[in-house]
Amino acid sequence: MIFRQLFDPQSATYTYLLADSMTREAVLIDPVFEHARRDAALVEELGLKLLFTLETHVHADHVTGASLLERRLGSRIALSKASGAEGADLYLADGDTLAFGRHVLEAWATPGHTSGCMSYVLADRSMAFTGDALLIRGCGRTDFQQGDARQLFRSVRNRLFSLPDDCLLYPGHDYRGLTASSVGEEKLFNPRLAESIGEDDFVGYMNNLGLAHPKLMEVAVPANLHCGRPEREEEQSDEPDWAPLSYTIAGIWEIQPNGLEEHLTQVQIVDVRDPDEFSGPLGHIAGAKLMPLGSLTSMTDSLSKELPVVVVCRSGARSAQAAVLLRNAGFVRVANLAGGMVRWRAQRHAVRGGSD
Ligand SMILES: N[C@@H](CCC(=O)N[C@@H](CS)C(=O)NCC(=O)O)C(=O)O
Ligand SMILES: [Fe+2]
Repeated sequence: MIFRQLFDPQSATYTYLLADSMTREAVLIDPVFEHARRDAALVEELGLKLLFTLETHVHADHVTGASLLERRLGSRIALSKASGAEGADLYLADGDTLAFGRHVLEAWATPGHTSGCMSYVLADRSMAFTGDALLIRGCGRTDFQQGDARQLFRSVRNRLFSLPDDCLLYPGHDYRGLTASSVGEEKLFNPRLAESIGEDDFVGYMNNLGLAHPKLMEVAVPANLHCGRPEREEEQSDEPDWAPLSYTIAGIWEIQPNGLEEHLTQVQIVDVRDPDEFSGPLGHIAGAKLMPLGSLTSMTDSLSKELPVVVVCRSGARSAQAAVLLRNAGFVRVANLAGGMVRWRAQRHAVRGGSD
């Protein structure tokens, strides 16, 4: 079997690629939105056919890459029926199986972190992908998304711990850099769920974690309830090809300084800083039109809709907002200069005015 463990440092999420080395059929467990490009590239470079993306649950800390990968690679989206998510191709219930080539994954309902959590267990019991039900020497929190500490205790102790001791465990996250564990290890050393610990002790532990909510929760949960589909139609459309752009979770296309340098003659540059910044020490990009953010919407008449627009500010933050305003004003091909003038200069691109 082909097996790769991928990581998102932002949310400490693991994504797992499993494939049959002969038939090249693959599944990807818990892809992350921002890494859809990376994951698609890996699938393609390894010559795999991605059959399914699988979710262990509706994540609260990152948006799934399922929808982006569906668009890029034609993969289908699977997750538990109990997740409550809309728009999947396959809804799994406890005991369902999913084959990729000669291998089979079993879906095991392991609720408690969320009510819809599913673990995926290789039919030969050599590996289990536990999502946030069972983490290495820990477990997922139970204080939101219908979390239930008693249910989680039973999912782990009655179900996951029924697997052979040498079954390798691959969690949904690890915040300290550990990558895998085994059932035998967790039975002995998990500080919350080891076999020596009782249900009431566990519940007491979980009720006193005192964790802040995940920073992205308000964005991630609604997006994941739609399998990570961008809300706006144009954000779903194929990637723009007028320059090398990357798409951010905030829904904005970005261009790096090198990409802009190569396309300077084919775009309109709109600098949304204040006039004194435009003529200040950072200087500006030759040909840039000064349209301060506060007056941008009243100045768009002088822009052509035929040419793409690249918006620029000092650091890339105000211009991200400018990109949203321009898009709302009907400009379809808009990109934000990532890192703004600061990065442009740091990477030694030419400026008009400014000081060294
Ligand atoms: N600081 C993190 C919090 C991450 C978090 O709460 N993760 C959940 C999984 S979605 C969890 O159960 N964490 C368990 C823990 O941190 O012990 C963020 O903002 O994303
Ligand atoms: Fe989670």
